[in-house]
Amino acid sequence: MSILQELESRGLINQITDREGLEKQLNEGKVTFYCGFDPTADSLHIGHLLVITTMRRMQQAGHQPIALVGGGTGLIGDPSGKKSERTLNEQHVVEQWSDRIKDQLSRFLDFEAKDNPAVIANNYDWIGKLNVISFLRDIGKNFPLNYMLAKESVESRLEAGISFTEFSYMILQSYDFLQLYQQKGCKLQIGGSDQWGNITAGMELIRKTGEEEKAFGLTIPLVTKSDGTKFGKTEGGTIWLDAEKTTPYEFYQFWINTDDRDVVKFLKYFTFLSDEEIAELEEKVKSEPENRAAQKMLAEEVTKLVHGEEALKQALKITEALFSGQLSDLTAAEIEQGFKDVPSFTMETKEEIGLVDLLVASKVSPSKRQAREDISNGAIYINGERCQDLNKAIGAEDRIEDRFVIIRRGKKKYFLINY
Ligand code: 545
Repeated sequence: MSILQELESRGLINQITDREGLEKQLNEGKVTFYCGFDPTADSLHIGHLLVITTMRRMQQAGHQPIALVGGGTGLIGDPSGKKSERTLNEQHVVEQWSDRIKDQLSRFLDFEAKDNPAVIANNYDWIGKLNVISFLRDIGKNFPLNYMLAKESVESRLEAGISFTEFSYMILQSYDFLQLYQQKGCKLQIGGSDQWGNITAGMELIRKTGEEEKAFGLTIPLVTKSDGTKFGKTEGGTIWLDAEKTTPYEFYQFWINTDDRDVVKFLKYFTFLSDEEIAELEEKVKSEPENRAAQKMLAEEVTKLVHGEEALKQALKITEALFSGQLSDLTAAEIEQGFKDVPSFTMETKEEIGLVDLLVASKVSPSKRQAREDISNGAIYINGERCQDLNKAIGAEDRIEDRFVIIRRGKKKYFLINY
């Protein structure tokens, strides 16, 4: 199967220019391709993951990826897919974010590959050097105003308003494509469907510059969910790729919660499992949906890809501990990950405190009377162990790594006591 056929079979192609021509190039040998990422935040999130796994797939098929960090374009702001003007970020902030995005991207690509090592580029290196005369004379001349006005990213903003700054963005992205084409022989740009207009503008610039071999563009689809809600957001907010912003455990939980109707599509999109392996899991979604084998595999594969083997192990350990209620083996770091969203209460001192008083103070139980009833009924668990002793005092020996006591009330209501 050719790489384009593979991408097609996984549902990864939204739009493509000259499919036959590109297929031919890709089959003849190594094609250098690129995708750009503007540092508009300090981390990538899972909305960016699909194009990253697509880059990885194409590298595995022998092609050479350039991950472009938009240190220059990030100072301007792409209007594509944006309903209103962006606020400009300060240059030192964009620089700092560029470094972080670069580090994140690097984890997904192979820089040691012999024939097709990944390359990182930053468009500040050439955009930062442009002066206004050459920008307007040499590049701007190739962009008819009506062509620019007809682009979706501009057209859709004419009413609400768009500054000359954002209006000009497509020229810069086009100039990047030309630069990479001329400097690195880059023939293909890929991106999400929101990037189609910018990608085709770049191809047009390359054509007008009189380059002999033509350039190609390919976009991947926007990830949608069958329940109509936005992919990548939960009540807790955005699912980031940075482990400090979204812990590997939370990340794992996000994927585990995938709807049966979406799970096969996501396995094709985000994992490197074979067609056969995915077909087997698809069978299981139908025959034994309660086991959630497909969701488990999806969560494991993607967590491993993004956070690594060790972080996956931890996520699985926390998941298992929370499921079984057996919490005593968890480390403080694992508790922090697993109980991030649980109500918590911070103790002022490390002095011993009676369990009844603690339950009331931390609002686990609404009153002393209720607290006593909860304890006698066997509804209260300390670090996973049921406690029915009304005179129990909570002290040093109950603290995990001297920092946490986990209280559970009933089947699964957890509370975290911090020291
Ligand atoms: C800049 C210069 C180029 C080529 C491309 C660009 C960036 C492009 C853009 N892309 C998006 C983006 O998001 C922020 C990422 C980091 C926080 O705005 N003009 O920079 C997204 N992109 C990946 C996919 C995308 C797109 O990075 O293309 O569709 C999301 O899936 O929105 O020469």
